[in-house]
Amino acid sequence: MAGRNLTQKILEAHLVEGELKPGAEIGIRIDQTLTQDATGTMAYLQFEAMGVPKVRTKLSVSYVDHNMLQNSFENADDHRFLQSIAAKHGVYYSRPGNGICHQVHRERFGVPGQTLLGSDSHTPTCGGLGMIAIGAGGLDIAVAMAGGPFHLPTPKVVGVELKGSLQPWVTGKDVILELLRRLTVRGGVGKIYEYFGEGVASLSASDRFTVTNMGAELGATTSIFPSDEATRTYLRAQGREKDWVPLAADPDASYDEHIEIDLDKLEPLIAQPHSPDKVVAVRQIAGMPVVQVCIGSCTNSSYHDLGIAAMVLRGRAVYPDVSMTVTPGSKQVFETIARKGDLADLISSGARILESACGPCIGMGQAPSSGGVSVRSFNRNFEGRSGTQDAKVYLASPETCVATALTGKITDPRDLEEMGIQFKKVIEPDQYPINDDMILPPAKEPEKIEVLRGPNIKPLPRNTAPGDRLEGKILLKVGDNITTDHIMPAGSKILPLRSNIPAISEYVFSRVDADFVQRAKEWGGGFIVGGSNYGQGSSREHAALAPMYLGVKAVLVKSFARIHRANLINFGILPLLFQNESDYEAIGQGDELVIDSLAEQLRGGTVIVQNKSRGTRISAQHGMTSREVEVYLAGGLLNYTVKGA
Ligand code: MIC
Ligand code: SF4
Repeated sequence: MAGRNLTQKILEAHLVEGELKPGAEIGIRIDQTLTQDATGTMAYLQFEAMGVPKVRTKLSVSYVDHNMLQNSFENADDHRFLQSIAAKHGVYYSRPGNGICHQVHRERFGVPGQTLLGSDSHTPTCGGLGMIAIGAGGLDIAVAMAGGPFHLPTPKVVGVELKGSLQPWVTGKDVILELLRRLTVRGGVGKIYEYFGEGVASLSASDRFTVTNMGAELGATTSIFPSDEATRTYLRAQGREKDWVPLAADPDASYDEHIEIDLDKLEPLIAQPHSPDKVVAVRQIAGMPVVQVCIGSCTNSSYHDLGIAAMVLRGRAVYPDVSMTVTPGSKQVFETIARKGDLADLISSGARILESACGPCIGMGQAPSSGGVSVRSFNRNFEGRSGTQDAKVYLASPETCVATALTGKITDPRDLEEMGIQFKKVIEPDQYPINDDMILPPAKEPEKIEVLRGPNIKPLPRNTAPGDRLEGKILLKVGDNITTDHIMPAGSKILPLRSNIPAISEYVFSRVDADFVQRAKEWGGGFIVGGSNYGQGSSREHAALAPMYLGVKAVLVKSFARIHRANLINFGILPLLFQNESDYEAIGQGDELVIDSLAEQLRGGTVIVQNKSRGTRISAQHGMTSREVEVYLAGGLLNYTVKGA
């Protein structure tokens, strides 16, 4: 038998439906799930609707890390709801303050060789431990918690061969920025990136987590590293060496595609506004004045990342024109920098220390000044996501960020040496402080638990079966790379409405077209037309659920991002692809569309969309598997699952 790569080994061990043939649909067993608060409330309402008393996974964890500003009762009510519903149904609950889900999960729960499904697009972070970790919509997580398989098209496996070793001041962030530079935000759709080669050993566990985390920005299904001695050292420092197993591809394994990165030649890189793939060398734009620097987010808030910031800032001050924020990714990281003294150095430098949460990454505070340049160690820099519409957000390593905070202008961290700051490797502790008091186990007597629902938690809206004819007007026509932040913005004002679909739906496409919602109401719903990679970015199913609530029936585009396409089907919105991309030009907002004999056309393959306004016919593909067609025709996954149960 030919050698297998690591992805094949783990997928085969979890296969419950289908065959591993690129493109063909498979169902895999899910060992662990995670949710976060902004997607979790819906996921647990959906789980509740399935009528399963206790989760059937090996482990399910509910985190609170996004909706942390408590300007009013909504977020605190959601936290209380999540705590009670977790206790009732066999789910561990990570309390607010314990940290960002992806940071805490890898610290305390991730196990090499297992599968993890999370209602957050950066769930692949745990791929750094040798897991198959995939982001999905909340409803898919609910099904997995109920013991159902997760369905996905068998991904192509791309082998990323790392040669040489990382040089001083160059990090895992630069590895993933290099891939984004080469492959773009749509390069990874339908693919898993598996890292191998001699260079892997030079990447610490923290570097690996940064790479797998931001693989999400490639549009990839996930990314994975082997489980080797560095993994073992990390798990030992977490008091979990018993969870370690060595895992790697067979020496004669093959890959569907092959990419090489020479780490010896890699230099500090930076992504420019407003997309994570607009990558250039830091040197190319060095000298640009900045107003803000933020170190944190699930990509770069580990002990290593804050340790390097403290090392550079020790005895120095943040540049006068710069506001610098530092976010420890977890309570464990926070405690580590406090005990080691790094926190004192950061405080003394003038850095603003934030609580362990997503914070500025999701526009929960720290919006930059008008037109300001902000350099962040984060993973997304979509327009307006920071909370300031005309801010210019750049993405770089913590090394580049701290060098920039010190000088007030974009700075290659290697230039710190000329300022008398010598490179010193941050040594990770042999033993991290371990205290899981902020993780509450499920209740021993679940029947005694009352689920606490605040007034902002509204019942789950359900779709109905579509009928045999779809008709309506085109509500909006947009271009390429539309993100879920365009469709359903986040930020401190809108995020607290995640449990209230009628209220949050008032903001659909609000940053793109202020009249969209009004039009959708007046026209009784309709269609959306888009370009390539529609729905990239987050896993938020609200980007499907809220449009569904407004009566959106179908979305016709050149191509979809993976998670958003699945979310559309899950909520009974028809995903359609132009058969001839040129048809995109000959169609416009306000055109009246009709699709007749829906079920018959869907079971056949090609769908004819009549444009009544122009008297034309457009051929579209739906690209759905026969299972997905039935899910859609049932009015979504919840109807399909409950009916089938
Ligand atoms: C994001 O980074 O965009 C989020 C906020 O974490 C989302 C989830 C959400 O919208 O709740 C994600 O990445 O999936
Ligand atoms: Fe939170 Fe930002 Fe990570 Fe999303 S990308 S999980 S908002 S830190």
